[in-house]
Amino acid sequence: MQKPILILGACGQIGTELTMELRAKHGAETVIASDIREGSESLMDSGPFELLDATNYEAIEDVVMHYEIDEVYLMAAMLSATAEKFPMRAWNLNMNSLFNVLNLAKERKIGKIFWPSSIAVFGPNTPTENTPQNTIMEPSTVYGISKLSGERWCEYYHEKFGVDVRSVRYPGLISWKTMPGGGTTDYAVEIYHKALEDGTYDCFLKPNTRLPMMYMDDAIRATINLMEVEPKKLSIRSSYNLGSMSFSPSEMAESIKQHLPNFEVGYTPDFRQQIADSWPSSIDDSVAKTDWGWQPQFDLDNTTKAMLGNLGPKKE
Ligand code: AKB
Repeated sequence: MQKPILILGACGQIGTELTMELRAKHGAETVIASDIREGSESLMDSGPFELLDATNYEAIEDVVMHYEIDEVYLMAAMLSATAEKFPMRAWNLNMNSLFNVLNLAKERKIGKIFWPSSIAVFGPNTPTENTPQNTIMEPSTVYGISKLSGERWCEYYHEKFGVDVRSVRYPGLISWKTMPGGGTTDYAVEIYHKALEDGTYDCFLKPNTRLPMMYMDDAIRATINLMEVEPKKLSIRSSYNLGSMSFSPSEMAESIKQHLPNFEVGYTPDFRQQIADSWPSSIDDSVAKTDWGWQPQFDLDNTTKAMLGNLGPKKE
């Protein structure tokens, strides 16, 4: 029997779909959604919800005790583009929320943690193609610095205090249910909305900027699979590289044009170009494949079909 789960940051892009999937799997009452604000109607109506600030230790502890929570998924974070504008707010949110859950686990008030890291842990000196699990990591963004620090703390809490914390380095995530907010890879979601609404899109990255990306169904499957694996199979307690597909804005535009031939894309790179240029183009996720059997299912064409099919006009 699954013990109660708490999702912090349940109303965001990943949190919304993760909550719905875990509720479908374990029953609505087992999965407590929480966020600093209310989310979509379908999320709010589908099971228990608590208004909760992930930086407030006592408030999280109260909810953990009340529901006898065993697993926490910490999905609250400030992403790369917004974090460049508010460095201290990003550092405080991204680090304090992590310490809160790590300390709850250290005190044995919760049993298991999922915490997302990102391809942003890599930097301009990292090999960009097929970036290995262990390599040069010198992130040049506020967000990347917070994620790399977080990874080191996760491994430290595991080694020193036996905390069962698990993590993946998400690439850019593409989904249709909830918009992303404040990331450098957000163009890969906006482009589908604009293609359908206006037939044109002005991209904030250059046409040939290749980045690792993933369809949300794969990301949710990876997250839940990792949390279900026997602890002894996990050789990485910082964060696993997680790969699926890599493409550039112009390749994505071509994939959309297969379905919407009149779609037009312009390019006006802004400050996010520099962030994207510091990240890998593709990821070597062989350690995740060996340790816990990770296998992606969606490529760019499947993703485009799924996005346009779900966002587009519904056929009778
Ligand atoms: C971002 O663009 O900041 C995120 C990420 C890659 O972690 N989507």
